[in-house]
Amino acid sequence: MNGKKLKEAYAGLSKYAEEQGVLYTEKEIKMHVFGPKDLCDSELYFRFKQEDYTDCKLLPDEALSFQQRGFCFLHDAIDPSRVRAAREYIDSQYKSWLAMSKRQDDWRIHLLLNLETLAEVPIEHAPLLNMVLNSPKILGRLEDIIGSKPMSCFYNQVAYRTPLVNYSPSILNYTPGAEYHIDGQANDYGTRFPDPWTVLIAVALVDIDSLDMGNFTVFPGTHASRNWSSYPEEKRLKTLPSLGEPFKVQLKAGDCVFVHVLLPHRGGKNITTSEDAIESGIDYEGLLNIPKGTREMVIFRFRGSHIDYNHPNRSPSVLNDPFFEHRRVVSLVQESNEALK
Ligand SMILES: O=C(O)CCC(=O)C(=O)O
Ligand SMILES: [Fe+2]
Repeated sequence: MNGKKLKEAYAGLSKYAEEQGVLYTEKEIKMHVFGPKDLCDSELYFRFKQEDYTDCKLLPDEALSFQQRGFCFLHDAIDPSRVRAAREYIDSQYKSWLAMSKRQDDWRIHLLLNLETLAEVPIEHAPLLNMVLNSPKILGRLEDIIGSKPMSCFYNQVAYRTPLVNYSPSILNYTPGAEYHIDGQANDYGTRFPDPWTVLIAVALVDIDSLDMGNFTVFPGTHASRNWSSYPEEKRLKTLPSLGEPFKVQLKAGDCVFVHVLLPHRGGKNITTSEDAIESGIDYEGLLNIPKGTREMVIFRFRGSHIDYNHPNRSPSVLNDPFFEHRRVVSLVQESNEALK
């Protein structure tokens, strides 16, 4: 895409977001990257949309973890060939994205992507969405966590983190408890909070099983341990409270973590080296552009079909009750407690 075309594409995105009634900042628009369009390979997803899907439910311990800690893990969620196809796709786009985007390795994709029309409408970055749409384990749990079939993605993200080089030790020493965010916007553009989606899924494309690879980092339980209504103001004024010890998420390639919309989190610092990455067995064969040692993740943000995200009551409802959109998770926990009695 040349400069003029790119400018037009960004303007198109801004207009589309505005039409949908969504505050989307200029910085977010600039983080967006474009790619070739293709139909999703999503036969499984079309069946899932039509049927009662009972094969892959959210398990009781997963429901409990999501309720109490604000996240739950799913191991071996995605077929290795799908993970490989996603990495190859990203590798093939890598250089053009570097040229296109303001951020080196954090690229937004799929702004307000409608999942209802996937059968007919080719989309950008299809190999990335194909990972989750072809995972029965993810689809089943997604439905239980959202409480309805997923209807759209608010935005997705290729969340790569290239290893830091020549860093000074002081940048690694950031206060454990006070540096975090909850997804959304609180800035000069305005407030978008809580963000208009119901569950985030972060997928690992490579093993991220050490603690220094830029791990996705969360503060367990803090989605519900305080009322976050004043978060935007506290963020603007830089008066956010310390949340104590964070938890660095460790995943194997093809694993994922489901995360509550109000869970405070941050990215970690990737100080692994290309030697560490090769030694740990990450396969780079045939991948020409992705720097070795990069933390390779894709993050999805799903919306449910039964929720009106533009309704004025949506934000206060979620802020007053973090489980307002997770009734099914709450009942699954209750059912398993009853069964144990
Ligand atoms: O990449 C990560 O680990 C976190 C990214 C994140 O929190 C975000 O982009 O909102
Ligand atoms: Fe975030």
